[in-house]
Amino acid sequence: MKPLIVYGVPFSQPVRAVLWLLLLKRMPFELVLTNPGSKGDTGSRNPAYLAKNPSGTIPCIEEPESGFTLGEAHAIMTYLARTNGWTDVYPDDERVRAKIDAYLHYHHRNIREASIGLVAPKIRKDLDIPELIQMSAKRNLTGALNTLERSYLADNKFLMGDSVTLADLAAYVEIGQLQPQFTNVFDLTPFPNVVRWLNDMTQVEGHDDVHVVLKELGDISETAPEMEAIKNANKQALRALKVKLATL
Ligand SMILES: N[C@@H](CCC(=O)N[C@@H](CS)C(=O)NCC(=O)O)C(=O)O
Repeated sequence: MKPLIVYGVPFSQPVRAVLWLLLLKRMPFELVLTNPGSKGDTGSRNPAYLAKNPSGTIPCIEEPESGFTLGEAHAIMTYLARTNGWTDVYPDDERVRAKIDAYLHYHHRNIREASIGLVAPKIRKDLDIPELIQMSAKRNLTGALNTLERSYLADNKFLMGDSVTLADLAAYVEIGQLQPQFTNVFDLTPFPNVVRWLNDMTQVEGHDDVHVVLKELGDISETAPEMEAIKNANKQALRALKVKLATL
């Protein structure tokens, strides 16, 4: 059976969430490098790609046998969990599932703002994100981190309780990237429960494999990296993923 195809680059946060889930569940996949925002042959705004994912964003998956395609990281993750019976990360208790879904919806205009306000302005200079949008994103992120700190993680080891779910993977790829060992662009020390949770998440199978790209890129707090450095980090990460996939 041919492996599932994932379109994207390891630097993309939502792509990392999907790849992490696949590694955690030891499901083989092929990562087809797809450049976000590009109209070129391997770009996410190319007509051939838009036919697979009309929103023109990465990630997108394709099932090689049926040709079924699906975009949106959270839709992909819940689809894979449902169809493969991964009830450890997406329990089949409808109420627990609904709580996970609620976090996944909440995530988009809140925790996801980490990328819009702090990382994209350094990495995607072509987007020329206005200062006002960056400020508003940082404000939303701070509010959301407070919500995690005082509510989700106040009494729980992970967002939904004692074990890792899809919500944790989705949240970590955004918040985790900010840590000193990665981009180092935001001080997380005012959120001790979040910091404790981040440390626990580093122990989850697949963490190191999907974060090679950030290790490669290193601290970007002072100097924004050149496009060449980002491309190289993605390539290194792809190589590391191939080595990992050979062990599955
Ligand atoms: N809501 C989407 C967001 C995906 C997204 O924003 N992907 C970015 C890369 S991190 C992208 O493809 N940007 C290219 C573009 O918008 O043209 C998801 O969770 O999958």
